[in-house]
Amino acid sequence: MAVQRTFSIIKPDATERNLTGAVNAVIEQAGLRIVGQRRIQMTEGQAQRFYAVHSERPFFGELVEFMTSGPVVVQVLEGENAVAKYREVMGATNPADAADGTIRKLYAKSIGENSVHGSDSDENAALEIAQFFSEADIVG
Ligand code: FUP
Repeated sequence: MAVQRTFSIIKPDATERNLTGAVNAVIEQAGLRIVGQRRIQMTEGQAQRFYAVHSERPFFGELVEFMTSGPVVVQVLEGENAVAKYREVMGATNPADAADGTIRKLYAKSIGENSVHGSDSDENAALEIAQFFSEADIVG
């Protein structure tokens, strides 16, 4: 399996509860390497662009409001099969459906405030990484 990169966000519900380190521990224990990381306050424009694919969904406004409600930690993760591996580590979108040991089962509050984002494809990983990182800020 090839070494891949994926994009991750530790969301405001997790930073608010001081869970950055706890989430990172699950990521690292799963064998993924955090090769880029920055804590930022997302602007409305950044959140709208990031979630543009959901712009017609009824929850879009709430989603943008939530993602800009506090600091987030944007990350680049690297490892074998990183995109699929991180989706597995995150667990299902709705924490009620997430498997034991996953980040969302451990920490998410609800389907909306679900602690983490992870890219769903190689193509989206590249686009999402490029929205928040320059190559110089990713050190593998
Ligand atoms: P995921 O890839 O697991 O993050 O899930 P989606 O891309 O389907 O959804 C992106 C974000 O939209 C979720 F993390 C939270 C939000 N969302 C809701 O608030 N309500 C929903 O019914 C579905 C998604």
